[in-house]
Amino acid sequence: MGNILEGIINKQINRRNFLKASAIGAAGLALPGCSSSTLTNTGVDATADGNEGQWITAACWHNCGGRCLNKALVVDGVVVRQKTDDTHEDSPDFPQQRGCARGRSHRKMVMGADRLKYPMKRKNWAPGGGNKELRGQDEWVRISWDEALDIMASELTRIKDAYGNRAIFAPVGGSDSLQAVPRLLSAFGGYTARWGSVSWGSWPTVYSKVTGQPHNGASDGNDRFRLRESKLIILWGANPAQSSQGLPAYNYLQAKKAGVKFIVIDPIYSESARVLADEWIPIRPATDTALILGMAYYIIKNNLLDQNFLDNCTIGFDADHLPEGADPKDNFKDYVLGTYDNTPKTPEWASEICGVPAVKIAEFAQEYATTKPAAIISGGAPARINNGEHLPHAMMTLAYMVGNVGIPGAGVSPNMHNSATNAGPALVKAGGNGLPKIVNPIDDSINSGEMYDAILNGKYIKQKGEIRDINIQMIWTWFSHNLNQRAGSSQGIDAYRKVEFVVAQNMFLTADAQYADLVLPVTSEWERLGGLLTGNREILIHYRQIVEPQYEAKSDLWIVKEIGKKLGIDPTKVCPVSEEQQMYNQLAGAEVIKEDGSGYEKLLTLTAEDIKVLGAEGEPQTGRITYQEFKEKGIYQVPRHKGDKLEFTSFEDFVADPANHKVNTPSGKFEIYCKSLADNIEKVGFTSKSPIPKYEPSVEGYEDGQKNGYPFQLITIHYFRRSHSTLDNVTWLREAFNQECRLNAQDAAELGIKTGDIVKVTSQHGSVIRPVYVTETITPGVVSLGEGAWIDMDEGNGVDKAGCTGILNGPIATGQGHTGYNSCNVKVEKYDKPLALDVNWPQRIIL
Ligand SMILES: Nc1nc2c(c(=O)[nH]1)N[C@H]1C(S)=C(S)[C@@H](COP(=O)(O)OP(=O)(O)OC[C@H]3O[C@@H](n4cnc5c(=O)[nH]c(N)nc54)[C@H](O)[C@@H]3O)O[C@H]1N2
Ligand SMILES: Nc1nc2c(c(=O)[nH]1)N[C@H]1C(S)=C(S)[C@@H](COP(=O)(O)OP(=O)(O)OC[C@H]3O[C@@H](n4cnc5c(=O)[nH]c(N)nc54)[C@H](O)[C@@H]3O)O[C@H]1N2
Ligand code: SF4
Ligand SMILES: [Mo]
Repeated sequence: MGNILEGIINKQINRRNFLKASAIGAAGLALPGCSSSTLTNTGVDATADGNEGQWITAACWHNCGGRCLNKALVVDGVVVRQKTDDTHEDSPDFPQQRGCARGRSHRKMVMGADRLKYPMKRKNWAPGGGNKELRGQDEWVRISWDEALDIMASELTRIKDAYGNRAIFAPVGGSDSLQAVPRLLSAFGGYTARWGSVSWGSWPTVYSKVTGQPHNGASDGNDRFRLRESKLIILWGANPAQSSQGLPAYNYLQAKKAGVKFIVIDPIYSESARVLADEWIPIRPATDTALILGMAYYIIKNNLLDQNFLDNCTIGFDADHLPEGADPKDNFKDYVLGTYDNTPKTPEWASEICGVPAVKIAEFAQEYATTKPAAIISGGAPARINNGEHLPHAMMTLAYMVGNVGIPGAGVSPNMHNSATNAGPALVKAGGNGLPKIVNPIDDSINSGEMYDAILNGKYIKQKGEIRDINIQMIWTWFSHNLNQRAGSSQGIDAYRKVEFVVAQNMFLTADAQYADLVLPVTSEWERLGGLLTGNREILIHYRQIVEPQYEAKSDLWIVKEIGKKLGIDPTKVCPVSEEQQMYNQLAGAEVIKEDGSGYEKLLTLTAEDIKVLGAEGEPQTGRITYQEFKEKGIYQVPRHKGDKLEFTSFEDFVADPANHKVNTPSGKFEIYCKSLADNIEKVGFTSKSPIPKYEPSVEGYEDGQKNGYPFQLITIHYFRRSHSTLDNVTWLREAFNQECRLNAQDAAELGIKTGDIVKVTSQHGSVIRPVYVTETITPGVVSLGEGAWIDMDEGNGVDKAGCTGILNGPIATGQGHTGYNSCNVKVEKYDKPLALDVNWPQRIIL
């Protein structure tokens, strides 16, 4: 099954039966342009060879920072082309949801020749691990599903009996429907989990403690229409053109056309800066807090404060506005002025740290303080630093000082990912899937920054004052790329080689799979029932099955249910609600906002026939559109126009009337003095933080690098080529976007390095080699690499050839346990051996 020839034969024999066709492994080899076609409005396409195909909405389901409509043209079970949104005319106010290069390359991934085709075990594996050192280098042996499931059941039982359930580490997560593994493990007696934000840096907890509003990424700032009302937008370590693909850069462009000025603060002259910026302020990574303090000093000294806002909406700015019990010296104003520590945080002081000239800091402060409304919009990146809690706290404080919050076009927030440029409650949303919450009987959970150390050394910090012994003997990964995407991958490899059993459930031979004993091939979303996806607040996407499962791949749910059966666990414990019923629940519960914004109504009309075809139980209902229309178009997009009732700016009510619309903090106000944040960090037990924002150098920040022999600062950006590590194996994307190391031209000249040379980048945690791109568009002293390349160790010299940033980042647990990928000290040197471009590397095809 599943070879090229069979795909073509199937196509010829089995023309109309496209979903019933057997696995078509080579479908993706049909090149674009091989079949020209004429689009009809019915979703049916006639290709040049006369075959009829159908455009089906295809999932683009990764954590990619966007959410777009993608369709696949399926002819006899073969995906011959892809396209994006053409369901309506495009306009700035009602834009099409157009996909990016990654989305358009999806068939190269789903139908890739490098898909894991069969269950496989490591040749030198034996119960208990066998020769564990060979993990990552061993040969693979194809086995049957029955043998694979037997191995899973017997190893789970053996490890549980020998060491207890705490020895089973399931370090990942996913959306509810992908939670089959924790559901099974919970029914089996529990497992040790992983915790800690790897995504938004220190933003989530700081934001929710300071503002009292849970940080969900979508609720902070302005929606796209309100952004046009701003006078100044500061993109502070945000690069939507690359890291929020889909609409955000286009929405910003509308704001620019409406006359908004843009300033970009970034160590890189980014793609967004090129398109949007009136001004680029280069900065040293992990030093933004110093810049903010320098601005704060200027604002105080030049009487530019919005005292009214500070008095009514905040606590902690000065000694007169501290909560009861606080040390009067511990206020922000006196800290900035240096009243007690004899260090005034002048622009000159800040400049020494962040590298921005003092005059520029003053000019920028003057402009921001005197421009209303002005919005500060940050990505996760500047807060994705070790002990980085001060940064969001200081950034919010800066906006409070000048009252640039709560008025249309103003704001201070991280607003990145797929809700970038469109903050506000969802205007259309799916219903719940009906799955009950998972209850893990075990309360062990290890922070990402400690997990490998815990595996190797048997201890971890549960919370302040509580160090627990732990003896991990099994690692089970699915729907994440644990070894690649967390900090400390070199240590991770040692940890993977230490335990008795490692299993990976994936579509490809990722690093997790490569270092495993057993790999279980899973289906992609294109091979499953279908589902619902959302991104920005205005859309809901309904994707469906595109092709049959490839080769012997099985869904996560099937795999877990079958393991459960071997363990004697009732399948309804693993899957309490059928997949069909879950889908129906989401559809039937879908809601859309009423035009006047007064509440929600049902989105879909579902007939008894629809429910029957969906294979679910439920009552017919009436909604705004028919299910058939939704299914055919694949999307519902809420009509919008400037001035409608659905525009959004966060904290409008509070700022307009703070006495009657208190925020949900202990003081009812924004907390510049935030004891609950300091207490929380204290309780976690890694580091401490003062209740007010201060400048505290990051572990492995700029200052450490000046002393420790690793003078360059590495930043690890979200890269065009892939969604984290997902899609990194697609050769189209490899060809278009090289995995290169950006190095400043001055630094390159000093090191005698030119574009195309191979450099070795070394941190205290590991080394990678990569071709270099010499450019003026990166701050001197800084190098950047896209995160997500699949580890490819040169076992001879311990160097990763792929440029995986996890190899360079240190596993360092600080603050709220987030990972500080952008505080990392490295050295850069010319590498004397050649390295072929990775687009020319052999694909990881095992069988
Ligand atoms: N193409 C692509 N897009 C993605 C993703 C992907 O994998 N690929 N992943 C998605 C996900 S899950 C997330 S969480 C988001 C992340 O989105 P972001 O955090 O916004 O993205 P980054 O690329 O990490 O960084 C944005 C910008 O911050 C700059 N920067 C880095 N460090 C600093 C610093 O210390 N100070 C300042 N001022 N700027 C700094 C970088 O140079 C970059 O231009 O992206 C999403 N979008
Ligand atoms: N150095 C550095 N590292 C970073 C970042 C950074 O800025 N710098 N950013 C971080 C951020 S923001 C994030 S969100 C994380 C993301 O970290 P992860 O979520 O671990 O990243 P992905 O690479 O997207 O891994 C998803 C994996 O799931 C697999 N998969 C997809 N669908 C399915 C399915 O249905 N079933 C199963 N079993 N598997 C499936 C894919 O093949 C892929 O291997 O990375 C973090 N890592
Ligand atoms: S931005 Fe994301 S959802 Fe949109 S096409 Fe690209 S990968 Fe797919
Ligand atoms: Mo993320």
